[in-house]
Amino acid sequence: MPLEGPIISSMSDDLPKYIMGVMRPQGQNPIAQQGEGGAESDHGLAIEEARPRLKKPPLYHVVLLNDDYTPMDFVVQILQGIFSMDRSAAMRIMLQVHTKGKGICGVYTYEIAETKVAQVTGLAQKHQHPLLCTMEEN
Ligand code: TYC
Repeated sequence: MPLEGPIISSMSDDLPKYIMGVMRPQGQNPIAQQGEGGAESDHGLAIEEARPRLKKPPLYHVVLLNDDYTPMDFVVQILQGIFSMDRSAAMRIMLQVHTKGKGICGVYTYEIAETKVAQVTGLAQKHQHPLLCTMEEN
């Protein structure tokens, strides 16, 4: 039987996509071909595992920028409160930002990264600190 033509023509609309397959010579379906004598004939239909349909989402770095005015302890509290760091991790990241100019606070999907940036920005404004936080595609 040639490898062509619609797969399951009339029934295909009712079937989940993952059992759609290609035509193969009768009896070569590794799933349906159980038992001898064709009692479970696959009618030439091969059932193949579907390729995974889900793609990993893009990830974003949430980045904190240095400035000369935001108090160190405020930044440490931000890192603990919004990025769930313990005090020593928060201190390490804060000092990295302070010395190198910027630092990554966390890596998230788009909407979570966006929310963290908004939370940091909101708290900085509320406390009148010039602290800047951005996100960068990874
Ligand atoms: N440079 C600031 C200071 O000396 C501290 C600071 C650290 C500010 C990290 C912002 O993202 C920052 N007070």
